[in-house]
Amino acid sequence: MAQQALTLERFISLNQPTFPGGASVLTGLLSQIGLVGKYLAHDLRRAALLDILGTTGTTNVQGETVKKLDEIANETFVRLLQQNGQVCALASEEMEQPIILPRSGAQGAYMVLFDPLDGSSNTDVNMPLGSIFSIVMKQRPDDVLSESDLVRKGTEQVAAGYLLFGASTMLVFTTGQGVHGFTLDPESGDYLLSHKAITMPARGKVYAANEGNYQKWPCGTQKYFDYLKVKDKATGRPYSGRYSGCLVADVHRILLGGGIYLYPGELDKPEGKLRLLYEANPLAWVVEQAGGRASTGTMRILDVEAKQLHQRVPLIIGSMDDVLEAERHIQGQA
Ligand code: AFP
Repeated sequence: MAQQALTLERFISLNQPTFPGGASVLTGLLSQIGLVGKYLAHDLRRAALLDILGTTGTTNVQGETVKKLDEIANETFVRLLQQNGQVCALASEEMEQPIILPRSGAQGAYMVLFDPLDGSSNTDVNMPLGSIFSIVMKQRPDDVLSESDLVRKGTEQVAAGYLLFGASTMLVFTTGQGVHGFTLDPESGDYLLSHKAITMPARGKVYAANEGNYQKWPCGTQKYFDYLKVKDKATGRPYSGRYSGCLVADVHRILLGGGIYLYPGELDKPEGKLRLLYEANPLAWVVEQAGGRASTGTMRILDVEAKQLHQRVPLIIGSMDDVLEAERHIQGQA
């Protein structure tokens, strides 16, 4: 339900006085990310008319084919965040190395890690897409900053969230004081508060996963998916499958209505597919702040010791009771 027309900037000034560095800094950072969202929403709406669909013919550090829109999204994030004046370093799924900005001065205390375009398989078929961001603070002087300064535990984030490019464009974020959703008003160009203090049901009725991988999963994981399909009125089973190919879209559905998203570890890829620093950590914080849970199946995502910038991690995320049930099965206790 839309609240009174409270803009992102006004909401932050009223509700985020304790943000490290002050509310005005958070406003600056989130407004810039919101501006990235406006540019990308504009590009996505016209992509099929501008010959910016399809691939670039290159692969990224992940070994994945790079879509033209991946490149455009990454360039937009880099260009706009470099202008921000508060950012001293940037790391992206699409860039092997981080960008350490020339001396950004005292203001430049923030490091932004992002997945510029999540759900790239959806770009050419007009399906939902997202961007994910995680913000941490530098702990060393600018002139010694390096990749290792960006490789931090999820509990060290100071802000995190995502942009969702669906029927509307949304910005959802947390700074540790709840989770709040803003919808872009195409008329005014403002992000207006539409989902204040989002809280998740303890249990949902949907699950999101690529079940084409079923044969690759360990036995405990398979048993959980079998469990979801057994009829049981008390636990609302069988659950309905809802998988869009875009983590942000699937997690957003679950954030608002409950349920569970799983990209589990596989027998030959126990680390799974998703990246810890700019996919799992930011979404884990958002979901925890809404009363949910996010784990690897055996430990809390936000406690995972990060070792590499593009480190992968299994991700089980969603309603508290659903994730706990998945963990029981994955750990062989069910
Ligand atoms: P892409 O951005 O490469 O499409 O990956 C999207 C994603 O990271 C996440 O958004 C999806 O939930 C998941 O991967 C889809 O992966 P599968 O295609 O293996 O199901």
